[in-house]
Amino acid sequence: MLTLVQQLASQIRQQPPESIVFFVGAGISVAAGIPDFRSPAIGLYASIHEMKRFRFKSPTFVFEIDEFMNDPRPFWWIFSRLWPKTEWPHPTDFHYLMALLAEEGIVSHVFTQNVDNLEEVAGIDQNLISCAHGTLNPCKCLKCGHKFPLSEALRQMTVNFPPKEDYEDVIPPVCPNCGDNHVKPEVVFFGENLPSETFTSAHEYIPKASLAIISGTSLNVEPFASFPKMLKENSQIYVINREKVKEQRGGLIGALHLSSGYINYEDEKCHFIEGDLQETARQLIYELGWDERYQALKTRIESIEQTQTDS
Ligand code: CNA
Repeated sequence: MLTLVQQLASQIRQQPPESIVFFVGAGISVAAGIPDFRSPAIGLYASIHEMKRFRFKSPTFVFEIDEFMNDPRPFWWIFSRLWPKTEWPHPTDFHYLMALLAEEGIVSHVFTQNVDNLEEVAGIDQNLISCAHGTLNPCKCLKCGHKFPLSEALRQMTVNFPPKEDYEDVIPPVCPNCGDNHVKPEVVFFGENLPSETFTSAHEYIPKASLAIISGTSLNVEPFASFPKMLKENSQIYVINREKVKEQRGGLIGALHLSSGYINYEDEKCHFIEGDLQETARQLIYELGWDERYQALKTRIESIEQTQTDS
């Protein structure tokens, strides 16, 4: 009897070109040292709730555009906790798994909610990636429109490291062009639209995919959370996560309270690989017989990263 990981490896081996889509989120980058939103204790929402005066606010408020225009300090305060580093984080084994599959020519598209760009750093062609919520680099001044690299904002942010206890002590970066402090990375805040290319790619690739892998996401943020609904009827879905997401529940209570669930885990085409997604990625690489390719890719990417750090 095959394990679910062996079953997925077998499905992967049978895939025709450009037939796999990924839907991924913050969970795939936790091992890179970037906390996700909703994991208890380490998640950003837990950090926000530690601050007494934020306790009664929705934890998403730091990513709401109106709140940011009112006061950019809560965003940069949480950013200093999300990104407390001077160097860019490194891809995880899950990123490398996606890159190895992409090298095979069987990935049609990677839809990511992450803003860390680690998919591209891992070697995936940027044409295969949709960063649905934008990326941290570059930053943009909301007053004069000037764009500048995140490294400049990080340089200014060093006064806020190690992270301040109170958000009021944070000094937000200012625009190098006009000096205004309403500068933000080009990530999509609540209240802003997703990049139009993401929708174009969603319509182009999702309905054609025969295998979808959903991982490291709670699928709570719309419209991304509804993208897998565009899969065709008979595509296989593998959810690789700590908990099931978008579970379809029957009955009146389900219909009333959990109507957003659309994955029927009882269905033979939907599979749930529970547990640490990095561990699953390593098992998959092993089952596919790609241990050497993985090592070679990792060494190549690490040396590229080293050259960029040195220059
Ligand atoms: P989320 O709501 O925090 O969900 C993360 C999911 O991953 C949860 O279901 C976790 O249980 C699961 N998870 C975390 N670690 C593991 C693990 N090791 N093994 C298995 N499962 C794990 O994050 P979403 O991405 O769903 O939320 C959407 C937001 C988060 C997007 O707007 C992102 O931009 C935003 N975000 C991005 C980053 C980043 O770029 N790295 C970091 C933090 C937040």
